[in-house]
Amino acid sequence: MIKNNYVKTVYNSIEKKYPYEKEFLQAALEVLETLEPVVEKDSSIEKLGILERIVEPERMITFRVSWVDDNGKVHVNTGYRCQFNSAIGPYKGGLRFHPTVNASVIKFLGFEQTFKNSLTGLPMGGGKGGSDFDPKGKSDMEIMRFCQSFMTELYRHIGQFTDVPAGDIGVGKREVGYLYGQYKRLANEFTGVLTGKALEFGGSLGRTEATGYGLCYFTQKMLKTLKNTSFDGKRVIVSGSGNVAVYAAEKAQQLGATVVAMSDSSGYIYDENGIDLDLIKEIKEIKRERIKEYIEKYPKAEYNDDCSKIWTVKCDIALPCATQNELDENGAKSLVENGCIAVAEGANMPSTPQAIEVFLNSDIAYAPGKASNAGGVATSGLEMSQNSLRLSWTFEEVDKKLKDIMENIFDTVYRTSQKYSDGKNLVAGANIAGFEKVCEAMKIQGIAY
Ligand code: NDP
Ligand code: 2IT
Repeated sequence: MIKNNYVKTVYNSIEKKYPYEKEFLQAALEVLETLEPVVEKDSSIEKLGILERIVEPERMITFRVSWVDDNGKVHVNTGYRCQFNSAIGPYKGGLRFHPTVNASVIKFLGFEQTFKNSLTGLPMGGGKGGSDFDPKGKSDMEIMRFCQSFMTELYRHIGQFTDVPAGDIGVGKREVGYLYGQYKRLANEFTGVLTGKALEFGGSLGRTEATGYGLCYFTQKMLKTLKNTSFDGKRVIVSGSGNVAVYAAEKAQQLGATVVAMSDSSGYIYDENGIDLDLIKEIKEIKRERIKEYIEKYPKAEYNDDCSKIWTVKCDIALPCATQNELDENGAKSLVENGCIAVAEGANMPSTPQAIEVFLNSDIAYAPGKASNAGGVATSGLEMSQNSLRLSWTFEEVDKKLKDIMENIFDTVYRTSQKYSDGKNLVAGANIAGFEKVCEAMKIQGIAY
């Protein structure tokens, strides 16, 4: 519930203007609610219209993407790039290819990205893009033709100093390769215009692992500070089995935990003895198959065909790493009842508002995605630095910088939550700390757009 009149007016105006953008409204409401104490302390925020400006993207680009399948049939999808906020740096954020993508999803992701990127301490504004194209079941050549068509429009809007896209759901190294090839051909330049590139043409060591590893570095610091414990000996569940989930599970295992459950959009697997991650990588990364295949090699493991039930598995630590609103109130209550001590988000906005309420009213240490999953984009920032310097750092150098950045984000978020609330509400801490830098930069740069 918003109490402050200014904040209420801003929220009501976007609710009226964009009634169908439910994901965007959800993300905006969560941030606006937590900014009330900041707005009350600093009257210039209202006078300068900072909140009105921060909830409206600087630019929203929508375009047609036509492509030809292997049978010669033409298909049409919609492409998006939301350039949300460039107060602290060029727009930066991933591209998502998934049938559920629409303007609301891309806007919520671009909005969240603005605060996340600010928290990394690196000079990156917020952006996001993608398409409702479904990569599942498509051949490599179909993926290539789609990426080329997508980039044929996108290339005029991006650039190493303007907007630097990367991967997200459905966009990994393969897609970034095809997108980069087409950009280079059209722009006739070899610059760091995309991140998440393969090592052969300017990618950074450690970027593939960064979001998942970073999530665990953040969680490790949170566990130590708030619970005086560690991953060692803990039971962990990780939703999803894509880029973020796999490397979150890998780092949790390296830190001594047993990962007992993972999922995809069809269902989840439970393996009491600890999940064999090499097999998951083979099924999901190489063969691009369903996670259900796992039980063919491990018949004692269990498969359940409702992925949302993964939260009923007893665990100490839960890492939601699949997609938005995958963890609802019932899921949150199951985690609390089963004695879970920490929830840290690898995905963007995986917990519904009702689930967050359950966590904040419990003893669970809860890390919001825009803080805990910032390691991916932070390492993208490190990839941009290496591209500009025309050199490559070692895996160890990148990993050390990532760990420092994630611990620094935890400290900033925790300190800010202590200043504005009871020190437990890391949602408020992340939103306020992310906002403060963007707000100051917007004030300094004047009002031109
Ligand atoms: P991937 O495409 O590699 O993997 C996505 C995983 O989530 C798959 O296991 C997929 O299952 C599952 N999934 C996707 N949509 C749904 C759905 N509607 N219901 C249930 N499961 C679903 O994506 P990433 O790992 O890169 O991204 C996962 C999350 O992390 C997203 O929220 C993304 O925004 C966020 N993120 C990603 C970063 C990155 O660097 N990649 C950085 C920060 C956040 P299936 O195989 O069945 O489709
Ligand atoms: O949500 C995210 O932070 C990402 N998908 C990564 C973005 C990036 O630019 O690396």
